Amino acid sequence: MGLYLLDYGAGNVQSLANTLKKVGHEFKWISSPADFEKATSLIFPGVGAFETAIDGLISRGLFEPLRQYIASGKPYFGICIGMQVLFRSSLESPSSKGLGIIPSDIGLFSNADKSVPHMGWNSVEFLDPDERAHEGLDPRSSYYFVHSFRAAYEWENAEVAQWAHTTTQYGQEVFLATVRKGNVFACQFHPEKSGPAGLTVLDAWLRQPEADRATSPPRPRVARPPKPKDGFTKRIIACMDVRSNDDGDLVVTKGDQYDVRERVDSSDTAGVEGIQARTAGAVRNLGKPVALAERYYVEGADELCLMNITSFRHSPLLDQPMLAVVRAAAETVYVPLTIGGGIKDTVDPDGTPHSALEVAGAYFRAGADKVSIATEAVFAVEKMRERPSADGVGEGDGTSAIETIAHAYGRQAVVVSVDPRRVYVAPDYDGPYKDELVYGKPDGPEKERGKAWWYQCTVRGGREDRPLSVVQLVRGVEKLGAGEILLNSIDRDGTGLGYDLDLVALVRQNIRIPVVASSGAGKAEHFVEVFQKTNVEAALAAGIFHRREVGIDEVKTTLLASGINVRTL
Ligand code: 1PR
Repeated sequence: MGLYLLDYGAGNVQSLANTLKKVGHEFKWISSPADFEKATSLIFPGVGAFETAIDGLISRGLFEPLRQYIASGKPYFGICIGMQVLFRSSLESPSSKGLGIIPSDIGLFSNADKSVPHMGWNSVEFLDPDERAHEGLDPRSSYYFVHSFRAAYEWENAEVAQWAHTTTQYGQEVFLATVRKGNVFACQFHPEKSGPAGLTVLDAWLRQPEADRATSPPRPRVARPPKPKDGFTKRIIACMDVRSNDDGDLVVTKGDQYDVRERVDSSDTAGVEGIQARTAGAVRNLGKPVALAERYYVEGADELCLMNITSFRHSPLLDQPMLAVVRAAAETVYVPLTIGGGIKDTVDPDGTPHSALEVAGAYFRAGADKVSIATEAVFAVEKMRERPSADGVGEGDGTSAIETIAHAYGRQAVVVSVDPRRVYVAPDYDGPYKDELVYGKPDGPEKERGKAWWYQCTVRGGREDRPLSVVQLVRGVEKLGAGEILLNSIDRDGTGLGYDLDLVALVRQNIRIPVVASSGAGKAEHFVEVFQKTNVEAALAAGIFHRREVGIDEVKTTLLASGINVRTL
């Protein structure tokens, strides 16, 4: 008897388990259809793609028992796909049938006026003014959403409107953020990833007596047109580059233009030998990854990135030190975690092969919400360009890491991390990529005046240049199924000079998926500048946060003072 969690074998369900432990609730996993009989409350943390969820439920014999469980009137809490599965179908996979409990269908966000997926923190609007019906939600809080498909708020359709509990606006669209009727409560956002506000929602539901959970408070339903309220916020992300130092300890390090070793005193270095000596310094150590991740969570980071910049070639997949880091970080961090580095086909030292999909799956099960792919993304786009297409971008063949992971877990789980470098040319340059040239402004930095440049892709942490421009790369990966771009700049990394606004604007203009600006933040005003001058969804920094030069709270206060909406604690 008691609380059960339903896992159909995909995505990050560990985070919900960690969250429930944190708020002090015991639970068991549904491991067979018979467990539905024992469950007196059920949470379904659906993560990933609609088709994968439905197929996973059917293949485990859980689909019909789930329908019967809900029909029996016992309390049900659905999260994300756990909410969408209540509907008849989803445009994400029209051939997969949902439970059909809510007589409507899940549609796709339009990207005409905004980036899709809807990825980030947004507010909810209450349809019922009675606070007792709020289920632990707070109109002043922000909650973490990550989805391309949504249930539109059909307020004129009485049968659907009676399910509507709260709505959220993204761009011009208003969709159902939560539904509530009888024994069912479900939310489109991820409470387990929504920091303290999300923990409150889970806790409030679980603290109700089971009988109350099974009946929504009696009240007149007010189906009314939505009030315009765009609560979408810009995200601030802290990034940790993790590698083993020369003693074999895992540390957070930070490079200057990707060089992570200490500079050796120039007095005993000179000429060519000087360069060799400089790179021979110790790996910079800025702290322990799990402790730093926890610090950034507490300080209000909206999301965290952990980049594995050592390949750990000698570890079998399941012994990867980064998996242990992710597992431990996910126990104390209740905002989204992105893991990058080494997401590719690998072979264990004993010869056991693992596909990139399996590698990603191991990270998701450990508690990661997104994986970030850099080197393999460049190779995938080079390969797709060998298969010409009318849009000039090329065609994928379904085998790349981006395609396979996006198919199984949804595109919102796949980030492509880009490591471009400027290639300076004369302003009258007439060679390859001339249509993508950026020109130095007369009032810009002296080194850029009168010059032009394009942005070249690199692989293996900037160590190898490739014959591919950043525009070709981002357009290619968007078509392959990436859900977000993490845009670094080797020229700006660690310099504190501010984001490369030309690069950020160029990428933002060429794609419709969210873009995270990265590299070069030196002060809070740089965040204001990147949000005001480009239309990116998020900005990331590393060095200034690690060295405590600028706090996340200072960044957010400065943004709010400039009229830029951010999540506050
Ligand atoms: O190629 O798929 O295995 O992924 C490797 C990942 O590791 C890539 O995302 C790549 O960016 C990253 N990486 C590899 N080598 C380095 C290095 O520094 N030597 N780090 C590296 C990239 C850039 C950002 C940094 C921002 C902000 N570091 O991670 O956080 O530039 O820094 P700042 O605010 O201090 O300026 P694969």
